[in-house]
Amino acid sequence: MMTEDLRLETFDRNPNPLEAATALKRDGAIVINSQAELDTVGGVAAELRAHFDSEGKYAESDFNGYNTLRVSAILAKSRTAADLIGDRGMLKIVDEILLQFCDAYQIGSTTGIEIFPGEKAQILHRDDSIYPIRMPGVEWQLSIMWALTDFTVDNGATQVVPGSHRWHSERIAKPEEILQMDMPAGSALIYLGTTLHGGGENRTNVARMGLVNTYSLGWLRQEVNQYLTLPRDVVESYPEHVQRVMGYQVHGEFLGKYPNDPDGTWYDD
Ligand SMILES: O=C(O)CCC(=O)C(=O)O
Repeated sequence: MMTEDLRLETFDRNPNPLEAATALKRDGAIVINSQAELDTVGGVAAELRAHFDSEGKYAESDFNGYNTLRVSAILAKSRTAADLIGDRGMLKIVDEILLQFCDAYQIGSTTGIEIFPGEKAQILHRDDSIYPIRMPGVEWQLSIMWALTDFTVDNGATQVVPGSHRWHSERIAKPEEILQMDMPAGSALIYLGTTLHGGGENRTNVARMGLVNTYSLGWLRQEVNQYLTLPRDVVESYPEHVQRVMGYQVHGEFLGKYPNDPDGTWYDD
């Protein structure tokens, strides 16, 4: 449900990172239209298809729904997804939000979500609730939801509550405060870890497929353990900037040191 004045700022491909981050900090979420080529998102969807079909029900629950398929550890299953996870235009926006609070950030989780007809709206939640504390003014993480297929208000486009990143954690969103944004495939919704959001109800007869990647401060524990989830040879087959964002780098001088690495820095800057 939405009112006329409820909106998120929408940018074209590769926006000015500072302008995008300013809107993101102000509203808690933004949309970047057609950031990825249709071939890229179509490629990710095709590579994930068999995984959705074979393992997609593993996370069924009252929270995740029973008409929704999910796939995790995406970089072990879709090589093309590295183009989205490591999209340099998007990472420049992530830099603006997270590098105020850390020297380097990392993937928290990578999840394909396919919402089928009949799925109900998900309970609104904040992704940073996986961490036991919040510090006002500090963002632990943010999420980028890529539309692998068209997202519409009717087929389950993500629900977002603009401004809720500034709310007290107990405040409940009223229906008129909840927004859903249509996004053509290849577009992305970025929302802060403190922003209330959730999957939408699918009232159509087609499924909606998205890929949501979280990026968290480099001194926090990753939501999904990338070191154990991906074999080292698969990790090394990705470009260096993708390996780094998977968590394969030190944070500052002291965190994540690897004694077998000659200079202990994993990569020279
Ligand atoms: O699928 C969506 O649009 C959002 C899903 C979500 O927020 C979640 O599962 O935590």
